[in-house]
Amino acid sequence: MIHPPAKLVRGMPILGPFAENWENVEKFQARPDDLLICTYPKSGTTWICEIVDQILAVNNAEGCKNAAIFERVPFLEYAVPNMISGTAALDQRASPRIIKTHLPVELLPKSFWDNKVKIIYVARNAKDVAVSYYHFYQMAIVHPEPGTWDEFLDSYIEGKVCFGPWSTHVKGWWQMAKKWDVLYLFYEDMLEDLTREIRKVVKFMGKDLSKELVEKIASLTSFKAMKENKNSNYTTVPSSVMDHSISPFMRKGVCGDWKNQFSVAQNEKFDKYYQREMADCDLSFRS
Ligand code: PPS
Repeated sequence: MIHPPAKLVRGMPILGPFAENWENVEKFQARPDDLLICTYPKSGTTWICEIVDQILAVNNAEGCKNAAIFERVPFLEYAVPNMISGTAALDQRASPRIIKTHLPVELLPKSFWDNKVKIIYVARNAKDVAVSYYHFYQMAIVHPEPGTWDEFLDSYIEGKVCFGPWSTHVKGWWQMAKKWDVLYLFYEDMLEDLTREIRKVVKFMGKDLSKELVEKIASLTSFKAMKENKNSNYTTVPSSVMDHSISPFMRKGVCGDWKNQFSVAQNEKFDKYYQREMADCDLSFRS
């Protein structure tokens, strides 16, 4: 299935094959001891999943190196032909489960709210997300056709890429964090001081880990360590889903790569859009 078109689910563009499983996403049964990891795509999802799983694994004999990250932390809305869907994988999984989603606040299944599930949100600056997403659209070929970079950037600005507008996503979850049990983290803060951010996650999860263990987790979840680990770098995914010869999943892992991709005109256009979109919000990003 190469670059199937996106479909709309309650007004939000989503990968075509994912839309086919939407009924199961809507009726998904969350459990009170689930931990939900929520992000806009390309914002550090895999990184935070690995960190949370490492924290849980302290008391878990299975360890983290025995299975790929997408098996340890199933992706709720994932659905691709001939592969187990996220909802089916999660139904089979013992508690406590860690669940990944890219859904905006409005589309999160009701049972997460009913069961008062704790949520970790990670946000990343809009320009680096756009660049990372463009490369990902090309290699993860179950995404729609990305077009040229200029065309992709226009779609991103217009909120036509999968999972809709970046701004609605980060703002929606930011407002939710003011009234729900949401730990709101930033990718750039994780790059700046990973042990500090891991300590926030440990505390949020109600755990108590030694300084040495936190440092060990930081070392196991560095960009280099994760890029080299087949269980976190997505190289075990069939090439019919992700083609790493087009772009690796673990690509650069830095802040500011947008400067290598945006033209001056694109940057000016983007800044205007950004100011318009974010004027009503007290969120601030470093890019
Ligand atoms: S996805 O497909 O939406 O789940 O992708 P996601 O995991 O959110 O984002 C992938 C980007 O995160 C970078 N990444 C990291 N950066 C720094 N340190 C670590 N440990 C790390 N792990 C993943 C990854 O390289 C992608 O960013 P880009 O800019 O493309 O390199």
